[in-house]
Amino acid sequence: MPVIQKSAVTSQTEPGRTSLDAVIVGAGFAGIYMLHRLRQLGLAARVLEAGDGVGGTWYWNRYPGARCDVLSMEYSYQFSPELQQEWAWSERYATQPEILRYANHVTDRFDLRRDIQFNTRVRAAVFDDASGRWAITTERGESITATYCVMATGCLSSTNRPQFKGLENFSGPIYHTGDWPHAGVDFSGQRVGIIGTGSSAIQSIPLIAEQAAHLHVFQRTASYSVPAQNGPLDLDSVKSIKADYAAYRARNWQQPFGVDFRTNPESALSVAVEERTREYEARWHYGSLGFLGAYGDLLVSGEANETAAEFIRDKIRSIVKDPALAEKLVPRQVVGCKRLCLDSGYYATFNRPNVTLVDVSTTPIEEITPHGLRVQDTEYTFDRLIFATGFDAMTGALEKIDIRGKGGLALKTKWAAGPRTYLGLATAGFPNLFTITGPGSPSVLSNMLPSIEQHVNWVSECIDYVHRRGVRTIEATEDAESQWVEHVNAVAHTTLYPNCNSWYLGANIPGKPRIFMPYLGVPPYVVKCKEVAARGYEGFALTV
Ligand code: NA7
Repeated sequence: MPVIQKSAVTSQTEPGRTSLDAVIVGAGFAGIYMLHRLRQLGLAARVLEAGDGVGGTWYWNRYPGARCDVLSMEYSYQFSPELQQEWAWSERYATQPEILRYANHVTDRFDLRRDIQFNTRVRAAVFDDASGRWAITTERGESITATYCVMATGCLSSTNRPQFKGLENFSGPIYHTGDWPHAGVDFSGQRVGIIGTGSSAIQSIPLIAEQAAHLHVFQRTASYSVPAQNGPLDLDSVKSIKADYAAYRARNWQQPFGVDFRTNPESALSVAVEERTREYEARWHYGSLGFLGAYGDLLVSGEANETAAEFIRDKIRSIVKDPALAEKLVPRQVVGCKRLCLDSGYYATFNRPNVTLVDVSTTPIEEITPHGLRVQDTEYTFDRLIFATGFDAMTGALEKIDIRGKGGLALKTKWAAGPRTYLGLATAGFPNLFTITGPGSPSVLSNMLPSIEQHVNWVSECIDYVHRRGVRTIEATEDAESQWVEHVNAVAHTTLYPNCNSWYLGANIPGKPRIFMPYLGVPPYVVKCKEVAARGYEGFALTV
């Protein structure tokens, strides 16, 4: 990688105003690696981070049972072979504390902390047409100018807190799984209510139920979950992966979701029922989101999907002892079109006498009361309330910042009808602004860590390219962006994904435009990004 021949000096232009080459917003896995790469280019870069530590999603989501749903051997950086060899995960699926330790280890190993400014929430990022630079202001009142602004704000970092009537009247503590107290919460002897049954709830409910005196679970949509079959990592398999880690990564990167799902291209409808059941059973016992890789058409054909859905439904019926309760827990929608979950004892938890499921699918929560909540005429009482209600995914964190491009155009205005990007990396009208794993890129429908690395590598090579040529600004063209948005949408519509109210579509947030945000297909996406760069940043306008 060529190094830019430019002295990278942070200069104080005037009191309270700092001038840099690049500002990176967010110190999650994207932000810290971006800093590392920009430093290698000799650029003066700083990360601004709202929290008081690194880790992003793994810094905030400290709820009981929080764990990654991608195998730990795959959920890590690969830019440094030494780091890759020396780090040892302890479990098949890593816990939040272990992933946070890893993020801190990487930060210190590459001496990144000194250029990360913590406890600093970015309020605005405004492009100045005259100077061609970004002015970033923080809630602490600082102002920083930079040539490049990289948004590493994460896909699942802006929490969704439904504004239930009477919320302010609740007399006990209210928690959100996505913003959990750092000291942890002891639920011993407490009556607890939890709203939501997505992945965060599914991970936390079994552990909270073990502690609490009673747990009420308020379910709007039943979720599909397969057992994680978690446990200590098998040391022989670790050894064999580490013997040729690069080959393991390369093989997985060629899978549709960029992860080891062992996708079988055959149709579920092309095999005998017994064979199909054997395959689902094997994948259920293996324990991975790769359950959906059993057949190539599970996310394309409703009929094929129904075979997998019915398999999981029967599993739920066999685990939950009360048949009426089991039917309430049985999901009816297409499996996979909302994110499939991985659990450790979720459905069995409902066999416990101290757990009550309340179906709020047809009779919504009407109000929060001082001692619980009301659904129709029934008041459910508890001491503590947990929101496991998810996130304003993919666009939420970006739109919280007042981002203004050329001519003062607000990103929020531009995206009023849904996010518009070129490759999920840039958006027309916002020169020198990059988004890591932005909407329109595989992001949440891929293995986030390798996708982050792919984006950061692409952005740093792009910055290197323009910087060396004295290019003042690089900006996605409207044409390239429109074609990309259309393509993302067209690909999504060849699948079952647009068929249910998932956060991939923004359907969980009232008023959010219904647009499928992630790009489906890691391998073609990576090829496209490479081609764009190889053709001198095709689809971008470069000005000197
Ligand atoms: P999710 O998957 O968005 O789950 C949120 C849950 O909260 C889901 O069951 C929602 O029901 C429920 N919800 C949201 N608003 C309400 C209201 N107003 N009333 C009742 N229930 C509500 O978020 P998670 O944090 O669990 O997981 C997010 C991702 O993090 C996950 O996919 C992994 O990638 C990691 P709904 O389904 O909308 O009917």
